[in-house]
Amino acid sequence: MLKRRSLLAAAAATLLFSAVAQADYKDEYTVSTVLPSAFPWGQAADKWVELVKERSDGRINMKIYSNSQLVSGDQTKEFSAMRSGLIDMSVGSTINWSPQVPELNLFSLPFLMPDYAAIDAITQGEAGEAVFAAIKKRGVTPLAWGENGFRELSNSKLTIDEPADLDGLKIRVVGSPLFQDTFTALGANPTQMSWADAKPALTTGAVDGQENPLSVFDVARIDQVGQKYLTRWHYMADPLVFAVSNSIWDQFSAEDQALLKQAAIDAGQWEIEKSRSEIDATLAAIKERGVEVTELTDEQRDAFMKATQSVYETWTPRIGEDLVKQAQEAVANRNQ
Ligand code: X2X
Repeated sequence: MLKRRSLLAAAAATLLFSAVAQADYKDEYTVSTVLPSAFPWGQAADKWVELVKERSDGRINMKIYSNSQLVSGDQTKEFSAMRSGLIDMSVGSTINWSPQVPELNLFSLPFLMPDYAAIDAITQGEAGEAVFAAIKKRGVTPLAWGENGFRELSNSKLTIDEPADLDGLKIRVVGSPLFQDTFTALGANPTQMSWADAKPALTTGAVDGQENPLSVFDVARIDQVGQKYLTRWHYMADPLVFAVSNSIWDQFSAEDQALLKQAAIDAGQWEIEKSRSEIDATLAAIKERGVEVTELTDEQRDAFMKATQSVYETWTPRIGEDLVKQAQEAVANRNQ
């Protein structure tokens, strides 16, 4: 009798506990992105939200806040805001989180990843797992990878096909000081600024150039602010990371954690395939608008690689010798 009663009590406690856990869920979770729905990045977030809503029968609702509005446009503050509980979730770029997670600078090492297979070899292998562990350790739970894309160089002044062409050019660069080093090594004059400030700076001529994936150049109509020259040098690509702040993550049941993660994986795969399949059409559209597109020969690319070698010397110790080596081996052994 006693045994039965305590079993009943235990069952009631479990029921109560799960009811409490469910009641703890927020009516809506904030999801931060830099780029909105017109861009592959925003579409990745849309897809995640949609899949989670569908698969949870409307129990888990997420709302996207794009243009880094939850951090007043300063995308390099997104990671800290997630960690401190100001933002629940995010689909963020490795570049923007790298000031807080030094390991993420891995992807910004110039010319580390020559093609899509190289990106996949890193993200889908041991190096990718090590990067995810580093993110988790700093307060945010990474769930899946997406893709912003290979970042190509545009400017308003001249055709660029060798490092000397960059001499003295004012280039808008993103969040991490690594970019400062890369463009300084190339003889350019880099200026760090947020995406929100980039287009106005290009419009007024405060800067001569910028670097971003073709999809961003296309959708944001960077050609309309005098960026007439584009060099496809594929010097780096920034993966996107679908993530939830650790404190929010711990509030979800194990089933819902699995649901959120699988939805992120599916949304990421969908977005990566979609944006890769659109690249040729995007390039054609950019050329049609009169932008001069320069493709580099292997020798020309080598010259840029040599000129930026110092970035590896400075940044490998900060990223971690082992991680850089792991990534380089993954690239060397990739399926082609
Ligand atoms: O600011 C940029 O260049 C952008 C939109 O690509 C990122 O957020 C990394």
